[in-house]
Order: sequence, then structure tokens, then C-alpha cells
Amino acid sequence: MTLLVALTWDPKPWVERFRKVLPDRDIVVLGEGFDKSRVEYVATWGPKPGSLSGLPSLRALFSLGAGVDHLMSYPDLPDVPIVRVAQDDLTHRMSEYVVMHCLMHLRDQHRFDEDQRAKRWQPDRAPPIAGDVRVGIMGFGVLGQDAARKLKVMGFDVAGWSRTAKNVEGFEIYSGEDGLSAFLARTDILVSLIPLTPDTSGILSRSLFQKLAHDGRLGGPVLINAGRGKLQVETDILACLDDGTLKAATLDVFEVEPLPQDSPLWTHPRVTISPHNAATSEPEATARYIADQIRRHEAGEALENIVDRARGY
Ligand code: NDP
Ligand code: OXD
Repeated sequence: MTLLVALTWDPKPWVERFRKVLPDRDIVVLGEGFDKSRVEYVATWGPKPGSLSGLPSLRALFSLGAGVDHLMSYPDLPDVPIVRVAQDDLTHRMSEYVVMHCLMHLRDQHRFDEDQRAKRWQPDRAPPIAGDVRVGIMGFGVLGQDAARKLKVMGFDVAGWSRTAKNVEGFEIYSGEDGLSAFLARTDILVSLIPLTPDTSGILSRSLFQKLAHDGRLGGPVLINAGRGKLQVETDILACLDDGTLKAATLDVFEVEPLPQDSPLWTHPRVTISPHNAATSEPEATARYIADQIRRHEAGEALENIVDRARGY
């Protein structure tokens, strides 16, 4: 069996990890000579056009991340199961990010950072506690649910929004178009963890921000987007920050990545930026996850976390 590693990033650390966890298999990379007829699995992120063609023995594609929009837009995507990353290492990283930024906004850390630079001593006399703040998680899947549980431990009042109706004990979950307005109306901090699909592209826009709660203890609604950059309309975010429709934003993902040098988001005083690393796919843990799936698949068991192509995630 051959595993092809087809990446836009430096494949070296990945090849090393795959060779460690699959020592009895051939691990090959694009650009090196290899026998295409022996490739049964591909581990990939943002494959270049043509790189997944002519693989007659292909049995499955593994996305090296949780999101698969990079594959859904690939022309001539082979007709084999696509498996995405859904494992604890990545999930825990995302929850750390979400909890950290919710707490940062709860405690108004932006203001204290400014005060520190200006050497101003201005304690809050009656700051809210987590229980006063309503967090709404858009995308109540693997990542959304883990973050929700951890936010709840901190005391936040957490609800979720998903495409289909579901019951998750301890949480009020809104769903679909019908549930969106009510979900937004009870949300002070909106956490976006939805996949990018034709239905969700550009969803984080002015018309949605206007429906968020404007009567909350934070003094205005806050956006945290760690889903995908093309979910958000950046000109709307900037305009809404400036006219008070939004109080602050934490953005890990952007319409164009890396974020262009001339983007006003870099220097906006109420925007916190991270370079699409809310939850990176750590090579060791991800290679182990994929190797386990390959071994189970070869033993006749079903692959897990298969993408539904019709839904696009
Ligand atoms: P899941 O597939 O487990 O969950 C996706 C959730 O989004 C589900 O609850 C789904 O609803 C909901 N959803 C999808 N489409 C819609 C829609 N049109 N309307 C309402 N809800 C919708 O994905 P994960 O939780 O594992 O990952 C979520 C996303 O996070 C990834 O797609 C990726 O883009 C992003 N991500 C970002 C990272 C980063 O570092 N910034 C790292 C990892 C992931 P339903 O439950 O009904 O299916
Ligand atoms: C992912 C990501 O989808 O890192 O896993 O963005």
C-alpha cells in the first residue's frame, strides 16, 4: 500500500510522521517519482489541480484538517470517501481558543491593554461575570459542542445553532433559517464554527450582526470567527465596529489569507487577530489518527468522519 502526501505546505514533517506510524508502507510525495497505480490513500490539504488524477487504486482521501472546503472546490475530485480530521488534539485546541477569547471579551481585556500602554489605573467597579453573558455557537458539531461544554464550566450561558435540529443535553439548540433570528437575539458573543459551504458563504454580514442582542452586559455584541474567512464580509465587520453594531471581534480566519498588509483589520483597536491557527492539525496526532483509520479500513471496518459531499462538510 502506498500513501501519497499531497500538500501545499512543506510535506517533510508529515512524511516523517507517516513513516513513523506506518513503517511497513510506502509514503510518497508529489514531485518525486512513484508508482501511481499503487496509491491507495492520499493525505492532502489544498491539492494542486491534477495532483489527485490517475490513481486507479485510490480507496480514500484524508483531509489534513477538519474543514474540507479546500477539497470541495477541487475540479475532478476522485469519487472515493473523504475523511476529515475529527479528533481530540484538534478539538481541544479549538476549545482553548474559544474559551480564551470569550474570557478576554468578558473581562474587557482590550481596554486594560490600552490602559496599560497609557499607564492609566481604571478598575471596573461592577464587571459582568460569565453567567451574565450569552454565548451563541454557530455550528454545533464536533468543535462547537466541545467548546460549548467548556464555556459552560466557566459559567457562560451557552446556546447553539445548527443546520438540522438536534438534542444535546444541557443546551438550547436552534436550527436552520427558522431558528436563526431567535438564536441571534439571545447572543452577546457569537462564535462561528460553521463550515464554508454555498449556504454559509458571506453569512457573517451586517444583516446578521444587526440581529444580535444589543441589550447585553458587554455593551454590544462581539464576534469570534474561527470557522472560515469566506463566511465573513470584512467591510461589514469594519463598518459595524465603527457604528457600534459590533463592539469587538476576534478573527482567526480571513477572506484572503495571509491577511493582506493593507487590511484595516490589522490595526483596528477592537479587533484581535490570529493567523488561522485557532486549532492547527498537529502532525504527530493527525498522522496517528489517519494511520488508525487506514488499519481499520484494511481490516474491513468502516472509515469514520466521512464527509457528505452533497452537504459540503
Ligand atoms: P462539524 O461538521 O462537526 O460541525 C459543523 C456544524 O455546522 C454542524 O453543527 C452543522 O449542522 C453546522 N452547519 C453546517 N452548515 C450549516 C448551515 N447551513 N446552517 C447552520 N448550521 C450549519 O465540523 P467541525 O465542528 O469539526 O468543524 C467546523 C469548522 O471549523 C470546519 O469546517 C472548519 O471550517 C473550521 N475549523 C477551523 C480551524 C481553525 O484553525 N480556524 C480548525 C478546524 C476547523 P448539523 O449538525 O445540522 O450538520
Ligand atoms: C482545519 C483548519 O479545517 O485548520 O482543520 O482550518
